[in-house]
Amino acid sequence: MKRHGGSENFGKDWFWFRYQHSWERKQNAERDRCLHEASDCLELSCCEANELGESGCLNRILVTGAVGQIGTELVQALRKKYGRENVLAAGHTTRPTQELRESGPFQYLNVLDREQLAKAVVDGEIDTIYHMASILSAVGEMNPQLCYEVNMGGLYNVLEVARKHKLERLITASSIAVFGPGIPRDNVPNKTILLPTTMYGMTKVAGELLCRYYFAKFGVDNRTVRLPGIISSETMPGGGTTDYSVEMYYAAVEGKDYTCFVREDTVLPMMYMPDAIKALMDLAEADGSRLKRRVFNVNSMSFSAGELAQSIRKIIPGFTCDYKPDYRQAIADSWPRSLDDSAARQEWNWKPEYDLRSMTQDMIQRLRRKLAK
Ligand code: AKB
Repeated sequence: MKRHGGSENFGKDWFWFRYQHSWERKQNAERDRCLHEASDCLELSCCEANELGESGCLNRILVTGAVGQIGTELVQALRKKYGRENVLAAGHTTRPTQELRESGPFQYLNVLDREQLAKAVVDGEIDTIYHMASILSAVGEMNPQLCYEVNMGGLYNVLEVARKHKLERLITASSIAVFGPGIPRDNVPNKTILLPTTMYGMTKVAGELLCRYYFAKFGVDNRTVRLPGIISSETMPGGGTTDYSVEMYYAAVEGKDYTCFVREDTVLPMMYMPDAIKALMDLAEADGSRLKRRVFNVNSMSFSAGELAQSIRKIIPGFTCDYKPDYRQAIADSWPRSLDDSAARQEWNWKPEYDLRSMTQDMIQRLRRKLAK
């Protein structure tokens, strides 16, 4: 499906008629329902039995933050599925690797520049955005102003572009950082009090609400996963509280000791990258008529920093780790230990594949190959 014109003129008018018609229908249906449920237009029930319905075509994809930890691997997975030329990778400050550049189109793009973003969407005939550009929690606490600007400004621009250009779908990454202290930390439900204490967490809560508003008000079909700490071997995470988990593997494979910046007994929810990619892509393609909400907890595994070191030692027995908590300890202590992700399991069949043992085996194998090069 060509979205913004394209070379073939045949059927163009018919296409636009049909497209406009279905768009108006979507908006009217949503508006009617909101009027009907005027007392609580933004509540989740507003999206229940979502007759906005069937998944459209996700054919031309833009990934923001494509040079980041998740973006790098997401782009490759999307290219494998939808074709190299159909996935435009966009990064801002970090140089893309040769592999990323050679695997398909790449563009330098600042998500804070809405015109540039809109142009990329129109020129690339984009129908779907995976918005991964974000400042993470630890850097966010060092520079809260930058965190606010990038996370709120970037998301607002993406939502506006999605609205104006009537995109088929928008996928965004939220975080366990939306939760704050004062709630039970185990098996935290999808819907609960969200009172984070970090700027990063606040931008993610506000972002979730903004996304919900754009869905209810304008019919922008956006879907969000609350990701835990992500562990991966390809690209280092940049400035998160959960980064110690990745750093620990690198140190162990390089034969170094590691000083962990959270206490040994700190337990956080984590996920291996292949499961995170699966979550994002599965939610993008999920049947809209089954979704009762826009934002989903996804849970995979939880372990303490000490248990992670222990699992590494089963393969690299000489690995040593000591613990010197810094300002990131308070952030970690404000987050859940595990999440209730039953909504994701019921509404789009979410099911992770990796546990700590299988992740450690795979990580060490991959890092050994990578670092030997
Ligand atoms: C971070 O540590 O900031 C991220 C996150 C959990 O969102 N990895």
